Amino acid sequence: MGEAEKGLFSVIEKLKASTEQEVRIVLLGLDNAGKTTLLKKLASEDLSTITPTQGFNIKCVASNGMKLNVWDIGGQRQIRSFWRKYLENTDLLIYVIDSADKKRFEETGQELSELVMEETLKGVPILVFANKQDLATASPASEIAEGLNLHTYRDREWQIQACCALSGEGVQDGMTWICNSFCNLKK
Ligand SMILES: Nc1nc2c(ncn2[C@@H]2O[C@H](COP(=O)(O)OP(=O)(O)OP(=O)(O)O)[C@@H](O)[C@H]2O)c(=O)[nH]1
Ligand SMILES: [Mg+2]
Repeated sequence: MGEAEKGLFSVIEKLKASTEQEVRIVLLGLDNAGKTTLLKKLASEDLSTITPTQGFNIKCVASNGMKLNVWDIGGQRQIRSFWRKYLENTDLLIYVIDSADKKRFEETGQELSELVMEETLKGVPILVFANKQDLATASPASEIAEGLNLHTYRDREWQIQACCALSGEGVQDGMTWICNSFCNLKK
């Protein structure tokens, strides 16, 4: 590569870097909610080998011109105490709910309300994915939003999005909301 080409190349790289915003996202929710499935779907990876997450997975996903660094942390009860270690500098929280697991609605609601009170998550926008909408017993997103009292969150932007992580239905709508929400914050 000649000097002129090298110069042009570096200008293009710099331009790319300046237009691509990086967003740190933490993906939380009870075990079996579908967090890893959602993340793998976003990254167009194989969904057939997913096992319960014992620690965490990190993936960098490009979406709507942004670079999303997504931290997917295991939701089993004994791992939940480690969630707090990952909250520093979070730009957005994605909270995933198994919409068909009515027995654990109270438990998942309790975990979310504790997260919302965390100082490190003050004002951080929240996207709730009401996952597993393909199951006949799934509750609609509106009902879940009501149960979680999302309408009482006045200190931040929030959104609930019905989805099926397995098929990907609704996932892109959620990602678009995230990107819009983040752009608004940066304005
Ligand atoms: N029917 C249905 N099953 C789903 C969906 N999303 C995930 N699952 C299934 O739910 C189970 C748990 O999915 P995971 O992605 O491992 O859940 P997780 O939230 O990462 O769980 P932990 O890692 O233990 O916190 C798997 O058997 C998935 O195939 C969905 O949209 N519909
Ligand atoms: Mg997982």
